[in-house]
Amino acid sequence: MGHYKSNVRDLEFNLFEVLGIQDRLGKGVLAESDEETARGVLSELNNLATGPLAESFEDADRNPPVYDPKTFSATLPESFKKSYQQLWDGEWWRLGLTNKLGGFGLPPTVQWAASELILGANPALYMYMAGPNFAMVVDQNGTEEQQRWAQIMIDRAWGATMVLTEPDAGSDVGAGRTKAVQQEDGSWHIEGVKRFITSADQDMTENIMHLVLARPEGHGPGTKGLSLFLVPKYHFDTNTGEIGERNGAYVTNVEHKMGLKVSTTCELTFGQHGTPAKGWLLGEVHNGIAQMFQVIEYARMMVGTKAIATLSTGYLNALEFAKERAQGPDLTKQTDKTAPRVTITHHPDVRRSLMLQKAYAEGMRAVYLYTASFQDQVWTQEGDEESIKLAERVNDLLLPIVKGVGSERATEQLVQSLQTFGGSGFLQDYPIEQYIRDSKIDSLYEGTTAIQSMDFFFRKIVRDKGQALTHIAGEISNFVEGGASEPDSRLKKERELLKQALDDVQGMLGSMIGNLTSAQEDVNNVYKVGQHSVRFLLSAGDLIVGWKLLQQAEIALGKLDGATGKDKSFYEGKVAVASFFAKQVLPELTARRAIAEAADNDLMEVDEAAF
Ligand code: ST9
Ligand code: FAD
Repeated sequence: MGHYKSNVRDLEFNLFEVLGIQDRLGKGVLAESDEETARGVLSELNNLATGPLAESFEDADRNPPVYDPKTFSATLPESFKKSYQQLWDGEWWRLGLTNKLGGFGLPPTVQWAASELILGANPALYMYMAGPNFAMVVDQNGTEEQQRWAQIMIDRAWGATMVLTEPDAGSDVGAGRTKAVQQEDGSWHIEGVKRFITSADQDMTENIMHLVLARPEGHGPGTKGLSLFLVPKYHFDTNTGEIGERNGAYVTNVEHKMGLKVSTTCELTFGQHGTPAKGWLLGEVHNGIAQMFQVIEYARMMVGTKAIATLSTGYLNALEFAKERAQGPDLTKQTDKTAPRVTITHHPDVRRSLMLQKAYAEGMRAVYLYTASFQDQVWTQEGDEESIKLAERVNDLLLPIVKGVGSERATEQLVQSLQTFGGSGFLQDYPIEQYIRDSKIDSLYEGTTAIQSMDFFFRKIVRDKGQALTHIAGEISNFVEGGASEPDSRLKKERELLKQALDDVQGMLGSMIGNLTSAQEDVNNVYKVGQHSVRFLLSAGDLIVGWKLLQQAEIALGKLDGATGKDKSFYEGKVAVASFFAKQVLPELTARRAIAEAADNDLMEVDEAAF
């Protein structure tokens, strides 16, 4: 058995029993798919993920890529290349494509559910497969000529990268200094050094298309002065795609990292090794940051899903271990030295920890698939203009939760998965230590958690004038009130706890908005927002996780009658985890609200020397 433990049952529960996506299939752009197709995709990909894809996970960590400075190239381990080839040959790269570009005609909910399987088994494989998806962005924004390049990128299985970061421009992308100089033939010469670029070299594809942010000479400062250029590793015949001369974009270093080692993280140098790095302006318009955000939005969803996928397999590995590991007597018999040893699942603290791992793994899965359900509407363009616009807004609002909360909770709970193993978890005999190393990056790249929290507050709530948030808050209130007609319902207490949690998150938001407003008189008050923005993001995440788990519990309760065997246990688990989370996590929000409401600026006045 490989390391990867998937949870197809829960994916299917979300898709078909909670979100009811089968009703969406078979129409419009989804005309070619039905429930059977969607289930078939998950089942087939699950076999691939738990088998051949997971197979190289460990070897590729222990034998990471080798960089050769003489040829500016990276060589990947053979085991990994074999897994990649199998993924490619299965044509899974079609999954996220539009019908026009040869997609399977499945909606984002199914695409992301299927993606979880790859991301949990061997996440770097997924990232190396960026070519077709990035080609879609080229197709959507490119000139007619560039749309042909997009097709070439897909047909010839090229790799692709997103190139923003520089040594002095990480979170602050607008500080980038890489410049672009226009040439007489309409192309541009790119000059500068980018760092930390994922997949910027590998030996699996004949070419790599770099999507590069650079500042055209004379353009203004900040992100708005950046434009997006297509910079291929090799020049190519734009009719046939045939590879030509080497372009002057060279990988000048590959980093040594804590985890995710097989994913190359490269320094990428443009135009400094005797060959100009030629680029072409995407769509012949200077709108780089907005174009790049189309890639970033996809990548943020991907990073959140990756973190959640890893937490899920971490939890399931820990659970399997805990069911077998016998240690100590039952707590009720602790004074009886002859009492039989029990498996550690009998110990209250192990149960607490396992249930919390389950809550975040399944709760965050519910959140990312709920988010994807709004992407479904944007994908199908079902409904009127107003409802499509709302779907876009709600998706935007939820992305920092999927990415920011998903990655933070995965990091925190994977440490608990390791704890469940005791000392064995620290060994490389089990995958958890690699999971922790491989997934820590998720709270860093694609915008750190602090950046996600500011995006959430300033852009997705304040700038949106609370429209998306009001929609979500309304849905939660409806759920809470839905219990009023059944006063003896099994989830009565939990609904009350959810109501309090909603009130607490709204209270936190109210105090932050108050501080923002008062910053008009005293600008320092905005620091009070900055001090609490991550706390607020995590709290909003807990609220939504709590809500989604309870919604699932309600559905499960309706199905328990008559359920037997594995189904019965599955539904009972749904009720148990929702109730646990409501009772043991949601009440913490009241204390967090009090902290946010008592915000002052003492922290900001502490002299740096006193830290
Ligand atoms: C990175 C890559 O870290 C890591 C992994 C790469 C993996 C690649 C592979 C991907 C997978 C693909 C695989 C597919 C396979 C499929 C297989 C299927 C089986 N939303 O607020 P302002 C825009 S890359 C939308 O003033 P500042 C907007 O245009 C590096 N747009 O920002 C806005 O204008 P306006 C990642 C947004 O103060 C403009 O920006 N690096 C959003 O100038 C300016 O906005 C980062 O993420 C948004 N949320 O700059 C950087 N926000 O306002 C993190 C902004 O007029 N830093 N825009 O609409 C930030 O995000 C900063 O907040 C900042 C600030 C740079 C935006
Ligand atoms: P900094 O921006 O210096 O941040 C340092 C700390 O300060 C963080 O804790 C941050 O939260 C905090 N901070 C910074 N600014 C603020 C602020 N305004 N408010 C509050 N806190 C703040 N980039 C690409 O372009 N393409 C890639 O493919 C890519 N892949 C990557 C792969 C790996 C393995 C790594 C490590 C990075 C990758 N990156 C990539 C870069 C990544 O996106 C950046 O590392 C990330 O955006 C953070 O930038 P930084 O490392 O410069 O940290």
